[in-house]
Amino acid sequence: MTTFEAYLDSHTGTLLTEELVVVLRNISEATRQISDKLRSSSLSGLTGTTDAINVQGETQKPLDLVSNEIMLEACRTSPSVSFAVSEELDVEVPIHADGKYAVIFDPLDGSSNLDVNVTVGTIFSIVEASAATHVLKCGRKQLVSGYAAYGPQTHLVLTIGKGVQIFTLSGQGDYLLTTADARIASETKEFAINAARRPSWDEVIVAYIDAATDTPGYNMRWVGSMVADTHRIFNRGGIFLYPADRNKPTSGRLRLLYEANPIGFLVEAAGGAAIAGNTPILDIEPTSLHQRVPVIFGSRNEVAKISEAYKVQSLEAV
Ligand code: P6P
Repeated sequence: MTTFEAYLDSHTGTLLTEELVVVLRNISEATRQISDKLRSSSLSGLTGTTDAINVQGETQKPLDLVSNEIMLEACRTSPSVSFAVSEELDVEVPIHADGKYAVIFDPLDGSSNLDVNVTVGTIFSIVEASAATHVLKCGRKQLVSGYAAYGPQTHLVLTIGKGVQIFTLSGQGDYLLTTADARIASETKEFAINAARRPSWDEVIVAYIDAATDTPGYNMRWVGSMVADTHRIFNRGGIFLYPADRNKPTSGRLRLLYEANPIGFLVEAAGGAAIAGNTPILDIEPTSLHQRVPVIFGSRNEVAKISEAYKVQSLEAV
């Protein structure tokens, strides 16, 4: 089976520079270390919460901090990394003055699920950035994006701009290619949404969810861990919705730079669609490191139903 390293080597000099290959090797090693930390966290006391609150206003868990440090170390050991941007840190971290790539990451997404042993993940995105002002780039300008899903298996899902590859971590610590050129099914009857937030939905989302629940065959799944829900969609199709508040059409819970953009880049590379209301997520010009956006992505034909409904809504509003 093709190893992660062999896959990178086969694209060095074409889709990947040698420097980017070093960054990706170090990120993959970081995910191996995070996976190890998670597997035995109840034995090592890395459970519960700390007294710290991050820039998101969330109480940090010990593994949030450990995972963040492991990802920062991966950046430090990569000479071409200029800045690191983390969900856990207020501002970008200068890494190497002559670096040319910014690594943007959520070190442990879904960590509120850790103590109940549910799949969580590391999400990452790489853009060209030789200055801090270059970090805020729209999602279409990502060079690479990916995530590690720490579940019954540890999977590394990666796009280098062409196709999506899924690697499985072996017992010997090798990432082996188990799905080449993953595609997201264009049709689905499975939606993922936090139904408890129905009062905040706008009429497009209410109408879509009501139609789905009234149609025989539709089902709902909601893990509460974006990487887990995303991974299910990559494997059997589906649509994920974390929509805006009805009174604030550009609001959202999920962050653009290290959740919506990297996932959106992967989803489009696998033939799916990713929108924030009636705008493709990857077209949004970022204005701040931690800005939040509405997120709807997955099976292309199902996402199209919603983007069409928003188009009709905006025409009727004229
Ligand atoms: P809710 C986890 O905190 C996260 O950022 C995503 O991983 C997940 O999809 C979402 O929030 C869960 O949100 O409203 O269900 O707690």
